Amino acid sequence: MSKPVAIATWRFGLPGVKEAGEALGAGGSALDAVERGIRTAELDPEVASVGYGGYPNAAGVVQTDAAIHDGRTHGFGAVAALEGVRTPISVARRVMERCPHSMLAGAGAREFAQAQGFALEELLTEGMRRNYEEWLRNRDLERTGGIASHDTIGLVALDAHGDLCSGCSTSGLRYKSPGRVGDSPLSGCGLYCDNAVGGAAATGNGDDILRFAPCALIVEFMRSGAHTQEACRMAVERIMTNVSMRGKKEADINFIALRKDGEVGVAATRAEFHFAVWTPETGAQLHVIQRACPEQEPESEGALRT
Ligand code: SD4
Repeated sequence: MSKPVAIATWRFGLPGVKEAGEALGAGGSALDAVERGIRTAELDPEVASVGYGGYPNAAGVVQTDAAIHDGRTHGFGAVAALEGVRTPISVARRVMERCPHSMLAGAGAREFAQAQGFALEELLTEGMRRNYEEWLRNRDLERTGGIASHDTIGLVALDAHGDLCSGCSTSGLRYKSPGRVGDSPLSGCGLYCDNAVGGAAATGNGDDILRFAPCALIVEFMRSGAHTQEACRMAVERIMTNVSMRGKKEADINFIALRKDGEVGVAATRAEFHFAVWTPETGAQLHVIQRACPEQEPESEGALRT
């Protein structure tokens, strides 16, 4: 028997890990816990970057990416540029369980979702429509926050049977090009999971993240003996070294990870990165980590603090 644990990205991951924790505490599987936790963020219209109420693309359409990685079987399901479904993570799970393929995109993903009984709805809320129209009038990325406004819920869980699962869901970069797909639905990039070792998930600028398959790297670093924290930091460094080489000094790259023994790790290029952890002893708690990237701030070493 293992001690169950769940970890999620951002402040809005707190209700997600709480929900996941309830599933885990009742003896549920990591797979169910990840789906339940992520749905909490997807269904919350106040979470402006995931599922219902998420940011639209440059054409005013909410297109979502989501994926789930089942450590038990190395099963994987994903949807990309999916329109009109409030809970993309559940469609991703259906892809994993009921589709001969691993990923469906665009109209095909929507048709699959509809055939599986998911309701098709407008995901753009009135508030988001007003923001989008203002952006259209100004077309000034700096003034409106531009593509810097984005966040993904990534959630990794370990259940009492010792099984692991990783998942993530996002509406991607705000006002992105129609059809743009980020790291979140790509195995190894936005998430990865291997029952023998652990799982990881990413959030940040997917156009940088997906070039490095960092979540697979994190799991492989852990397989080679690295602690979760160290594995996450090494993945940030691997990307930043290369991003810097391209003349770009800054990047937005943040990881969470969970090892098979329950150890959690986090590393971020942000000055402060919030994440949430649930354990049976502590319940759901919010934590913050400081920037772990020497290229961006030499003095600070990544350190967990609550
Ligand atoms: C993407 N990685 O689509 C996502 C967005 C995100 O924090 O996580 N933002 O690029």
